[in-house]
Amino acid sequence: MPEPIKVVVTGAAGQIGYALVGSVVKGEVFGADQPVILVLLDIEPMMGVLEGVVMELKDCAFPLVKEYIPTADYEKAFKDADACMLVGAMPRKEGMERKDLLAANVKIFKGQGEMIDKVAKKTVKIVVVGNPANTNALICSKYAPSIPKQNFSALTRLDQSRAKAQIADRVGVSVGDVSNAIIWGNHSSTQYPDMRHATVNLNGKKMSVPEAVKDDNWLKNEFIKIVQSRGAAVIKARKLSSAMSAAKATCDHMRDWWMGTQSGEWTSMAVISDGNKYGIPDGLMYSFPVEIKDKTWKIKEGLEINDFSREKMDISAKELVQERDDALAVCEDGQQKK
Ligand code: NAX
Repeated sequence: MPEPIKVVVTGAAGQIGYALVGSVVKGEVFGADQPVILVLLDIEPMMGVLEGVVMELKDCAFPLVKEYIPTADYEKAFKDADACMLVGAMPRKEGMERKDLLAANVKIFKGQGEMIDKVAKKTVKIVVVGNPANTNALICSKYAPSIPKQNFSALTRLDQSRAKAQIADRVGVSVGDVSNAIIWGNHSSTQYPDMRHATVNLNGKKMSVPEAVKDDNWLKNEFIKIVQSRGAAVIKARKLSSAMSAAKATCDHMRDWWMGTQSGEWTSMAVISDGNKYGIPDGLMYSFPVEIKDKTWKIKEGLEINDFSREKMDISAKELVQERDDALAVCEDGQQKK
């Protein structure tokens, strides 16, 4: 048996946390024979609920688990962590302005970044789910300068899965027959779901998605809107935001990072831009197609970008520049007040 790894799930008493922790300890993310120490981090008032989650986990009798650590203490949580799924965030309350939400969350992710910097393993892999996910991941990384920037990411896998599911429905195939969908940009309504490079297996023949869909107008308009607003549509129907699908996407994201992507396939992850790929500014946490090997992602290069894509990709980059500047202003303001 390999040595146990320490996995931290934040917001573990919340609805995504509840849908997520079972998969982590079942071996679906880090491997079927990888023992796990599972940290469940939440805020102090949620410790009672968290205790209930741990009771249920224990009652599941997962054999891979070495220990459960429910806590509200950042240092205890992140000490020697190998992988972190940062789900916990301040929810948007009624009447709250976007900038107030951003400010509240920036402070959370700054604090967690500082502690990760101090006590986590330098090889730790981090996926941020809590919104605004891209900017929270950027801030977390900024305040953890001793950890490589490549070890931070934000979740756009749910958007990718939503896009694949829409195509599968439209073409009448199983979602497993759709490959290489791309989400560019921010996990927000400016994201650009791009199917120009995606393929589908239709009647035993592999073809491009535009060829299979045969309706460019739908792909350029309705399809994009459906994917961009899918989260809101789920809330409207379920009266609660996406949880099962977000948990599954978080697991898929981390599993591919840990285990690698299949040859010839890529997946979408928001990762740090170095300014040299696809004309996206340096220093943004932007969703790109990535290929992963040996726990290291590499942006898939050489994909042709037409004028339509360029415009969409730039709109999302512009939004991320604004979010980053607003977030940094909050951090700097905090420093001045110290
Ligand atoms: P819930 O409100 O059910 O749970 C959030 C949990 O986080 C709560 O238990 C809360 O106490 C905890 N929390 C708050 N501050 C914390 C802190 N400083 N440290 C640790 N825990 C803390 O929300 P849920 O539906 O689980 O969603 C969690 C986050 O995921 C939200 O920010 C949501 O917007 C975001 N989402 C992101 C998605 C993505 O694709 N990137 C999709 C799904 C989801 O909407």
